[in-house]
Amino acid sequence: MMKTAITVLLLAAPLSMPAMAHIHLNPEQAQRGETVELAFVVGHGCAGAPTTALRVALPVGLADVVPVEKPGWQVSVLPDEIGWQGGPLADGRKEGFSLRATLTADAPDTIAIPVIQICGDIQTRWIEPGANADNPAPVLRVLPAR
Ligand SMILES: [Cu+2]
Repeated sequence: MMKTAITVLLLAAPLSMPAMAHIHLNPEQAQRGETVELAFVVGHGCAGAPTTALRVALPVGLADVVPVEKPGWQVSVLPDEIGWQGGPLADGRKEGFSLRATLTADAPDTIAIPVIQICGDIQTRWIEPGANADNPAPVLRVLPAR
């Protein structure tokens, strides 16, 4: 009885550890007033399912946002969101989805950028604050203007 319980705990442990890939921002920092191309790098699908869409919310601090065309994906531009639909991008394949943006003069020191990763019928919402969250939002560090 006790042995079974321990076995279950051991099997469950890896699942509760934070996943290593997540959504990575490249670059991770930029200066106020600078125009940068930001790539949202997707390293895995949603629980093994291939990625079919990505939606990036546009927070305060980013202006003049323009998506970078991505072959095989249809881009949609809304006032507060940029989305890509298509692919699919297989689980385990690593690709970036990019946009160009200018950091405003009054951009905060850190800008969390919520991302929703859609994999057919399921999705992963990368919207949580803090790097150690299960599904952290990618964060852009803002440096002073030179
Ligand atoms: Cu991950």
